[in-house]
Amino acid sequence: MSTERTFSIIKPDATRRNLTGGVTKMLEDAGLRVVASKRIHMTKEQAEGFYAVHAERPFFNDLVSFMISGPVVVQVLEGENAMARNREVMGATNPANADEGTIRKVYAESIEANTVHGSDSLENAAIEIAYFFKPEEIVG
Ligand code: IDP
Ligand code: MG
Repeated sequence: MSTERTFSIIKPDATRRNLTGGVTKMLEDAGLRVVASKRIHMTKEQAEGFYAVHAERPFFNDLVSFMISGPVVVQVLEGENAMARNREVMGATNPANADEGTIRKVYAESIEANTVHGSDSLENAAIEIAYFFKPEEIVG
């Protein structure tokens, strides 16, 4: 077991429905601690850069449009095995396949508007955290 940090985004479908608190409560109940948080409205360039790994996927343009359709809340989460723990509480990408009690099962609207982002590796977590936060903005 080790204390890790991972990166999370509460997506526009959730901020639009006033679910910042509801989602954050599920993260906290899963044992994750919010050690940095800010509400931002991403630019197109920011969203394209963040999702560059998906640039060749057919849904890329729609995904970028969705991610800039409203405010998001970017967060750094800390805890034991935080990366895997967060992926667990998020649930499957497609809410139709998400387990009971997961954030996406409870809140997601569709495979695209699926309420949360979470880093998929510790390496990507470090890259994604640095994309949105300065070290002094993270207070553990
Ligand atoms: P993840 O968020 O569960 O890690 P990824 O495969 O990394 O899933 O996809 C990134 C995001 O792209 C998803 O969270 C979702 O918003 C969107 N997405 C993934 N697959 C599809 C799809 O088939 N159609 C539309 N949007 C998708
Ligand atoms: Mg992913």
